[in-house]
Amino acid sequence: MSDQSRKGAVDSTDQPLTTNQGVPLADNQNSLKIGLRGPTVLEDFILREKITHFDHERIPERVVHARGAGAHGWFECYADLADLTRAAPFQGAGKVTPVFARFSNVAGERGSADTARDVRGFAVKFYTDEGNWDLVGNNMPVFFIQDAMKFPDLVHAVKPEPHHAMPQASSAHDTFWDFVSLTPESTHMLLWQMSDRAIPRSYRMMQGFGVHTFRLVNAAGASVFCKFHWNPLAGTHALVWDEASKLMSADPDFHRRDLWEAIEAGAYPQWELGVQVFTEEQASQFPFDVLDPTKLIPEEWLPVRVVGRMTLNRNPDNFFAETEQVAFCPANVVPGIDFSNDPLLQGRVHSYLDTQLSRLGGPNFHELPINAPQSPVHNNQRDGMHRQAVDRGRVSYEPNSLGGGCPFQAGARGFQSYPEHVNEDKVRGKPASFAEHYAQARLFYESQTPPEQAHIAQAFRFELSKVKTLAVRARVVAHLVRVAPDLAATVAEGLGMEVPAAAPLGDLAPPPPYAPSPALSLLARPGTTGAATRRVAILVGEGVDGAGVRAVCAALLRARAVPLLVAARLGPCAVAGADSIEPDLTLESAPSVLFDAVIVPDGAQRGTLAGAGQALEFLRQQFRHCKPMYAWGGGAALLAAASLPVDSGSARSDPALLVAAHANDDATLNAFLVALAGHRAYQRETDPPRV
Ligand code: HDE
Repeated sequence: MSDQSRKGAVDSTDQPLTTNQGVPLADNQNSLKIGLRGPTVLEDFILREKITHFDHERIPERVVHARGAGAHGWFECYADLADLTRAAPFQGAGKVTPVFARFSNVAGERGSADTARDVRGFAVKFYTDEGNWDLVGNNMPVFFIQDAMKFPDLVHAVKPEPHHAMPQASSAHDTFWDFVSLTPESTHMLLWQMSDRAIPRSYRMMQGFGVHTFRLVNAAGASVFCKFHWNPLAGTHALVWDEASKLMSADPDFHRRDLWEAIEAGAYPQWELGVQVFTEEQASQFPFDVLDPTKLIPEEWLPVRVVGRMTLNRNPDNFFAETEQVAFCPANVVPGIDFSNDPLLQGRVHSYLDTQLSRLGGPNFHELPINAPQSPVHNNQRDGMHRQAVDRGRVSYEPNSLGGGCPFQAGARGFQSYPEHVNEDKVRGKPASFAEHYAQARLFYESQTPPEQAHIAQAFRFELSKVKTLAVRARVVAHLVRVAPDLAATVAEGLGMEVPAAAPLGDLAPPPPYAPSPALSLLARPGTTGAATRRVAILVGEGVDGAGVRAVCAALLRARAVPLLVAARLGPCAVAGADSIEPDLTLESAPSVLFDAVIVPDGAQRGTLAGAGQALEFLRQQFRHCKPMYAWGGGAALLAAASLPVDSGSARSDPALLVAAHANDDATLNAFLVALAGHRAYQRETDPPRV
């Protein structure tokens, strides 16, 4: 497989410094002056070249999805799909296609924090044998609006308010909720955005969706509709909101670092690609329009067929050259993939190339190594800013005879738009089939487990309590009355307001009830990688059971988890039953939110840890954030000192709060590993929290 990003790679090992003109430099430290204390001369081309380049180092950030992280990898097809599509990545079991994926936040600026409550972008560029195919999706399968015409309004509403540029990376402000409260079609997406999907534990632990209905087209020209799904093998797991907000200061790069470290450690993130394939006839049977991007097709109605797997196995060599300059575009399709008439998708087909022309400074950004296809490019497009290709000959038009007719049209081998029959009037408007907005919002809510439902209510309460305009709050809750009266009542109660009348339906009949779809719960997808890559803090200090710590670390490593020794101070620590141990991190620099679980060894109840407020705070936060906790011997006393219910009946009914008499209690340690794989003990939650 060719190596996309290493095209154009520069290695300066053993090389002298030069200017951009290749002139070797004798002194890169001092400017040229008239006397050592005199003025700098205009002639100093070395200084001017260096400063001028620096002055132009920044490019505009993406107007949305500015903050993100990417990685290289490959896609492997499980089975030949030639009956459905002629798209190159699906031609034969075992077919491998290189990919570059970028995950992103939507609202925040390039330097904002990773764990803001937000939709996440999930964009994959397939470098196929027949050109680049970009599947530019999100981690939620629906969207806020039904027509591209409304996108600038949506984005203006959610971005920082223009008069004072606040708040950063947050939808919790008046303009966003004003817009969505006046846009009932947003209601379904709002339920997703207020759910735990908006605060993923890791990019590696979130689903991706193409959102729109697409077309697959086979070699005979027959077409079916298709929805794309990415399912992470690590399962779908989320943060809790209090943790997510604390993480914004503890590590603003939390998701970026997580992706980077997993790949560096060889724990390559993987997702399976699935398709929901359906005919126009089937589409006409659904009680919603498949061209409406605020609707999903429940998996219980139409199963997701798994067709391949993506593995991300290599971090970029250079963030700017690759992750920043990569340009995804829904218009980048290959023979075998085509668009549907979803009016949101139709607008996207225009927007991406257009915005990239200004973001990347001209029409030749497809030549950048990260964007260049791996299949050959031959056409008569010429010139423009920063052109790299040196096109030879005098022919740059078609048809021609002087160039032997080349490059020639590929005919049946080339991309051909699916010849859908359309016989309609040209009109501005929206079909009646797009008019119903609450049934799927209710479906989503009713398909969540009780803790997930509670988190949705808390998120609405949090966001709306930041909205100052009471009428806006009331309009949002009026939509929630249509979705689920109990949700509306809980939110209204938190906001100290009466439950308003349900939002008006106009001439529409009340929405049809749907049976819940358990597949819509995050908890339905625990994944297959168990405790692997989970970060476990082991609190250590003078006199802890060192032999026990070693044994527990070994068990965690066998489960491919990541044990980290956290102490009050760095430097060797004298321990019982072993030589001294070397802590990895301190309580000061590595607070609780950076870990998935905590272990408290025997001996931790004495000495520095017992007197450290940070240690007690660490344990309380681990408890509050529902994380697995394991103590042995006297370590349990430190949990008790943190006022955790370690001796009470509730501890015994909490499968993630585990206490053993000694370190070699394998059954309790195994129960801890099971809890670690299970991620969170939400049954511990109360509203308001106990600690
Ligand atoms: Fe985007 N979107 N979008 N979007 N989008 C961009 O393109 C746009 C939408 C998505 O990692 C922009 O190069 C319009 C849905 C991702 O580089 C821009 C509409 C979905 C990324 C743009 C939508 C997405 C973008 C900004 C409504 C999920 C980041 C920078 C008609 C299916 C890709 C850029 C990356 C980026 C336009 C709605 C996903 C402005 C007009 C729906 C993952 O062109």
